[in-house]
Amino acid sequence: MLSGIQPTAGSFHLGNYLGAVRQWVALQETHDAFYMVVDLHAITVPQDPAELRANTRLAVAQLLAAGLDPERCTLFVQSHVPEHAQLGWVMNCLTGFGEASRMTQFKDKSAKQGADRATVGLFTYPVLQVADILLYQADQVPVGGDQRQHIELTRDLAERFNGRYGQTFTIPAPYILKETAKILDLQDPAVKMSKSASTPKGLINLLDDPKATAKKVKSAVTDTDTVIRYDEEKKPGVSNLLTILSTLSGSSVEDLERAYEGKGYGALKTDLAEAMVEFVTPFRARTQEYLDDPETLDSILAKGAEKARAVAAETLAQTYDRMGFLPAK
Ligand code: AQP
Repeated sequence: MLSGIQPTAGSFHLGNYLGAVRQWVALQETHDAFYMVVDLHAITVPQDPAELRANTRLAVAQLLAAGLDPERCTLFVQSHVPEHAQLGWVMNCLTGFGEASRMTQFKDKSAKQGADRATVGLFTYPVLQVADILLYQADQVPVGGDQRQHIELTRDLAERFNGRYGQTFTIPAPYILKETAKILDLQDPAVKMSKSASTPKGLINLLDDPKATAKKVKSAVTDTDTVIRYDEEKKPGVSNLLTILSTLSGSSVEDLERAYEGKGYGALKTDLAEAMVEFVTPFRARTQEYLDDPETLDSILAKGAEKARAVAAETLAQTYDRMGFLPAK
């Protein structure tokens, strides 16, 4: 298992947690799992150095607060393992320009930034992601639905390399839970919840003040109907609220539909607001505890990088050898 998350300014959002991190916590029990904070991906857009450093520690603190256990998984920072950039270059040389141009995430992100401001790094970041995954010979990659195309690219490039140079890389599969693949913006349920949301009211940041979070839930956009029923197409707003409550409470969507029969949207929102507050309050406290102890954080990351490098270096050496690079004596 391999997955990563960006060191976003401020906080992870609910989409990151339900779409990805929650699965990471469960999968560390059953898999040899490598999880990383992808600072190399973060610099595809401009970053202030002091803020990037702080956000990287903040991301690690949140992952630990969410339940990652360094005894059960390998937790590290991407730039601590130079093999990512090295294999990234190899993969760049295997990727067609047209193939990279078809990545919808790049199209969306570069359109938001303006074509002149988008960097070459942003263009090739899906290819670096390919290297991230292949270095650990990952079978599965737990991510949200927006990453599906990048996993397809990873499979294509792994097969291309294996076909050209002999069996080297495991072909990975996406691990995407249908229910939480796409958590929607609370104000615009036509789009996914994202840090670049058009209004902050649609985005739930896990480290926000719990009262503000409850308020956002209560002002979530629903529809003019009154029935609480799961229907992604006709009732995306209500369906999104049901998904979130179902995941946080452990009750199935069907059970929730039954429980809210004859009740209005207000009741659903009040209960979801309560469930959110119950979840984020201890999460915030635990994150702060880890942040207050940077030495422990750094020592977790040092051990994680050592474990990750051992695996990554072996894959890279094999890759270089297969391609005909002279061994360094
Ligand atoms: N809305 C979402 N629903 C389900 N999963 C989601 N993920 C992100 N948004 C949703 C998943 O979170 C993991 C980490 O993604 P990331 O490192 O790309 O985090 P981000 O930059 O904070 O994600 P955004 O908000 O989606 O960024 P922008 O606005 O830049 O596009 C991934 O597994 C992702 O699928």
